[in-house]
Amino acid sequence: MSGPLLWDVFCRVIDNHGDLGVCWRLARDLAARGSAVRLWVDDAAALAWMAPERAAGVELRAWPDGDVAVRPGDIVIEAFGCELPPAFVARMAARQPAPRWINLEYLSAEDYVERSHGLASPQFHGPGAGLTKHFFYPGFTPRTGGLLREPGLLDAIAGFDGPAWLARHGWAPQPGERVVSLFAYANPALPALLDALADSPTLLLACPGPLQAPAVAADRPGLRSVALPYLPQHDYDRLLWACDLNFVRGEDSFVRAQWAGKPWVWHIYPQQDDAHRAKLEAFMARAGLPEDWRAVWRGWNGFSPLPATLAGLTDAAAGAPAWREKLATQPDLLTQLLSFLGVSS
Ligand code: TRH
Repeated sequence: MSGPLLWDVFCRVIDNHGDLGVCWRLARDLAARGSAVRLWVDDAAALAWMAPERAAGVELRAWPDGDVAVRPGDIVIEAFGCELPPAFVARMAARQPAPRWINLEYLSAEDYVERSHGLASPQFHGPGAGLTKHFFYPGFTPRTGGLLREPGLLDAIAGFDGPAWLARHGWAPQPGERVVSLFAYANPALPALLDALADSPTLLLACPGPLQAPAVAADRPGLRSVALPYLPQHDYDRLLWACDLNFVRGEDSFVRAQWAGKPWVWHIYPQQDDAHRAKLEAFMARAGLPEDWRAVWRGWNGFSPLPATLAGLTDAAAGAPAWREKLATQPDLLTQLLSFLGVSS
């Protein structure tokens, strides 16, 4: 393949915002590197706030109900096993040369990721017979696909003026207040967290979600809470850079908190049979988090009582920049994907 590539990225919104959040970030990064992208989404409503200005080079398309008369692009991304429309797959099989077909998987620090990354799945039946799909796993180690990190990200963070940004948005802390962002699922540990936060003067910036209303309604001396609107993804990233401590969830905000290099607490996406517990432990072990940091994560995720104070966390999480440096030694996900495919954007 030569010249600018055309990518078809398929995304189904299962629940929450991570599926679209990751796909939008990927599409934006591809376009910024010179590719053309068609982003096919079954429910693009969240882009109204996530990406109000959209991005040059990214064409938004509705998930096709039936056949659509398009020639598939050079590379087709099936995000999170979303099951491509059969008619589109038939068009892929008919295209010469056949497009490359990548299933972009969910992020995990568990060992199976290294074993599964890059595996091929030849299609013997159905509309895609003759094609081969490859599984591409993001991850934290050299034998995985790495993490999304657009060029220049770390320099942008290093040059960012957090206090000025907060002040511009009307969210400046009062002298002596620490600033904490909160993005989480419903969580019975919220009252305990608010007690712990109130230990030292805190401005809590509560993102939309089930905890926003109770966090803002809570009345504790030492704690000032503000309800934030949904921010464009670009600004949400900056919120994480500006805060002293970030509560994040799911997949994409979890990764962005790591790039922010600030102490962070992960509310993992709850799965049946507590499967998320092993996933949480795997990440904490992989990142070598100190025990005081793990205690808060386990408490916030309901696996043990939340520590009464966050003082231990603040010290333990001072290692956040070092973890970021370690991650930054890996090529980013898109660079790895391009090299896996043997193409340049
Ligand atoms: O919304 P999430 O809980 O998404 C989850 C996870 O991805 C989970 O793994 C997946 O199984 C499930 O969805 C279906 O959390 P996440 O992954 O952080 O995605 C949120 C996205 O929303 C992210 O791209 C950041 C973005 N965002 C904004 O752009 N503005 C905002 O104000 C906020 C709060 C978030």
